[in-house]
Amino acid sequence: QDERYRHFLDQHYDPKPHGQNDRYCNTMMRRRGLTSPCKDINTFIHGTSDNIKAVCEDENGKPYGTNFRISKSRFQVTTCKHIGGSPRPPCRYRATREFRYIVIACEHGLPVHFDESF
Ligand code: T3P
Repeated sequence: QDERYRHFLDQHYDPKPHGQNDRYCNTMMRRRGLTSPCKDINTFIHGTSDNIKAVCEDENGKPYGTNFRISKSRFQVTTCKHIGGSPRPPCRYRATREFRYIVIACEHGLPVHFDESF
């Protein structure tokens, strides 16, 4: 179960980003192992992991749909979108910086899946 949380952090957590531009996405997507094949879309959440974890509790989250929780506060995020047709590396990404509510799934009180953001 902690394994899934670790995987979530690997894919979606970067406390102190540098850049939040296309180069940031190209580097981060590769570094976090999301480029074989090129993952279509991936969001990195900035800030503290405690604030993200709190979305799984009433402290910073509330139920959303049947399985998800939506944050009560907004997070600084960077969403990386794959550009171009081929899913084979080298992967090229377009970065979008946003300040948004996040929708995640939790398991045993820990984030395990990023769904979307508003
Ligand atoms: P994962 O479940 O591995 O975290 O929705 C399919 C995948 O795309 C899912 O991957 C989450 C990811 N995703 C983002 O990271 N950001 C987004 O804004 C959206 C829509 C999807």
